[in-house]
Order: sequence, then structure tokens, then C-alpha cells
Amino acid sequence: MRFTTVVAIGLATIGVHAELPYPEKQPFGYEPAFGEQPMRVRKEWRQLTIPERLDYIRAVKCMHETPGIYRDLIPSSMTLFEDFAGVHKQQTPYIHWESQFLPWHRYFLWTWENALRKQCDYEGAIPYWDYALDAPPNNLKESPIFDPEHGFGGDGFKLKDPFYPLIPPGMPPGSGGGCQQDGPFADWTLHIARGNLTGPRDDRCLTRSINDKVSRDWCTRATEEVIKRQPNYQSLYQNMQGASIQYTQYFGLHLCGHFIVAGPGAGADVYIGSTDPLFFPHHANLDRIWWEWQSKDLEKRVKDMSGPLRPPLDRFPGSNYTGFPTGDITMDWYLDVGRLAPPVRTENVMHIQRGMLNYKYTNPLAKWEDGHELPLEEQTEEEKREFEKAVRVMERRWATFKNVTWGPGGAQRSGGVWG
Ligand SMILES: [Cu+2]
Repeated sequence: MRFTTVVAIGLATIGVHAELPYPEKQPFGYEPAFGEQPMRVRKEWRQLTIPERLDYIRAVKCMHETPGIYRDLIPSSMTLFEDFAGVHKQQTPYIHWESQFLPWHRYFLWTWENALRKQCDYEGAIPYWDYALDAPPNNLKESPIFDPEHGFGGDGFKLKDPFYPLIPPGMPPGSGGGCQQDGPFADWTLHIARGNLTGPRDDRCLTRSINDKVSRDWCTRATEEVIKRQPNYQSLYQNMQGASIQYTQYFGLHLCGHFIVAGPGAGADVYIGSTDPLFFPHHANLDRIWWEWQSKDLEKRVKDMSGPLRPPLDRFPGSNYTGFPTGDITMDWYLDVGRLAPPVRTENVMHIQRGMLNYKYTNPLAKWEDGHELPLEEQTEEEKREFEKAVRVMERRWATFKNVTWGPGGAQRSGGVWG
């Protein structure tokens, strides 16, 4: 049978949806369409009130206490939280450094949000993490997102040798790397296999490594602005995912958001990265930036979906792309989150307030007081000039490196930075 292993399922579900045997259990399914439910408002972490923050953390913990639905296929996944990591891992070689990256993660986040609400009585939306607010002149380590009581907890135990595998070549080391030392997840046990998903339980702690240098280099408003100035979807997603996984090349915002907190066996592993709960607020931030870019020319950009479905060959060596299309994504491409929710066409997630989706993002710069938005502070001329300078520096770096991976023939190259 073609469905005897998880890998076979991963391949079979891609592109052959007519044959996909729908699992009996689809706990979340479609949500009521726009207008049938109040719109969900995704706020920046520090815009949430303290009780709202605590409630999100409670719901995440609840997901890791709820039995999963994948025990037959992923025996090491003990909880619903880990099922999300498993689905993401199974799909990893098909959803990163390629064109369905943004629509796939948009649908994955929506499914996560629905699961929090349906399984764990959460009434809010996913918060996003705007790490540009933690870049200089601010200090990443002091970010409220790491608060041990009202946040996701802070750094991991300092490892003697911080250069663990899977750290991109050339990246400066973070300050942790070992088990997380405080916060609501410090006592967590993760079970899901880091290797083959059919493998045995792989019990471990959640690791963290806060990386101030990566925050300063890449997690900035200037990096975000360069993304927003891209002329079309293809260059947008390429810029966001970075031209290369080598740190000294164009690292980009996606990798930056992962690696400012990434510990081994958790956030530092693209496959199993969603085992750090910060995965979701990070990806919500990327989704916000895509949406803000779309909103600048909405009618045109909700139809702008293009680019190869296959990543460059050096990204996931050893992955099997047999049966996975060689061509470009279209609006009819099915986004597949396994058993977590039914496959949906890409077109269904292009607009976040039309059709099946129903949410919006706040302005991360807005300050809130007692649940009310305060007027924005104007930038001074000096600040504007400084910002433009930083954007131009970043744009030049992008222009220099964008052809390394994404240029003509880039997708055919192999033996890249991992090799
Ligand atoms: Cu991902």
C-alpha cells in the first residue's frame, strides 16, 4: 500500500488529492466564513493585556496536554501540539524555500488558531511577535515575549560548545542552547522524533538560544521594509526566506525570527521548529508582513501567486520529489495540513478577510492602553533619513545575493552550503 509510511503519505497527499483518503478525524475542519463570526484580531504580543497573554499561554499548554490524532502514523507524537510539529516536519521539504511557503503557513496558522479555540477554549487569536521592536536601540533579551511569568520564558542553559549541528555556517553563537531555564514551558517534555517520524519516542526538554547578534543584523524594521518594497509575490517570498542559509549571505527575516531563539532539536531545526511555541507568533509576523504587502495594492496582489513549487536542490538533500510538480504554484494548488484540517485551494487563503479566513492584524507600532489604541507617534525627519539609509543598505545586500540561489538555474544547483 502506498500509505504504509508517513513519507509515502507526505508524497501521496501532494498533488493527488482526489485519491487522498480523508481521515475519519478532522477535529477542526473549516471555520464559519467571514461574517458569521466576529473578526479575530491578531495583536502584537505586548499589545495583549496580561490576562490575554496568560490565556494564550494556558491554551498552548493545553494543546500539549491534549492527546493527538496521529498515534498510528507518528507513534512518538504524544499530543496535539506535537501533531502540528509532525505535520510541519512531514511537509518541510515542500513548504520552505519555495512558493507555497506563505499560503501554506497561513493555512497552518489558521488551523492552529482554530485548534486552540476548539480544543482549548481559547477565545482570542494568535498573537504575533514583531521582533523589530526588540532590535537596537532595544535589547532582545529584555523583550516581554521572554517574560517567565507572562511570556514564553527566556534563554536555555548555556552550552559549552554552542556550535551544534544545524546552525547555519557563519552564524554567531547564541547565549544558550541547552534546556530552557524558566517560564511556562521549562518543565515540558517533548516526545516527537527528530529523525524519522515513524521512529521511537525521543524525550527531551525545550531548548532555547537567544541570539542578540542575529537580532541586530537581521530582525530589523529595515529587513521588513525591503520585503514590503518587493514588486511581486515571487521576489517577496524569496526575500523573506533568504537567498541562502549561509549566515553571511542574505539571511532574511524568516530565518532571523527562528534563529534569534533557536535551540537544537527545537527552533534551530527547520523540520521540527514548531516544537518551540514561539514558532506561531513568529510565523504570524511573517503572515502580517505578507498581508501588509498585499494591502498596498490589494486587488492585484490577492491574485499574485507564482514561483516554483520545488525548493533549490541543496535545501533538503535526500528528499524525494517524485510526483511533486516541477512547475509553478497556481491558485488551484492544494494546501495540505494532513489530518489537522481538509486541504484547501491556495485561492482560499489569498485574502484574510474574505471567504474562509476572517482575521486582521493590528499595527505593531500602535500603543494600547486599557484595550484602546493610542495615536501613533510621528517619526522625525532625522529618523526617516536614518531609516532610509538602513533600508538602502539592506536592499544592496539583497541585490548582491538574490541570484545566488534564486537566479536563473539556481533551483537546479546542488551541493550548496550544507554540502
Ligand atoms: Cu515552516
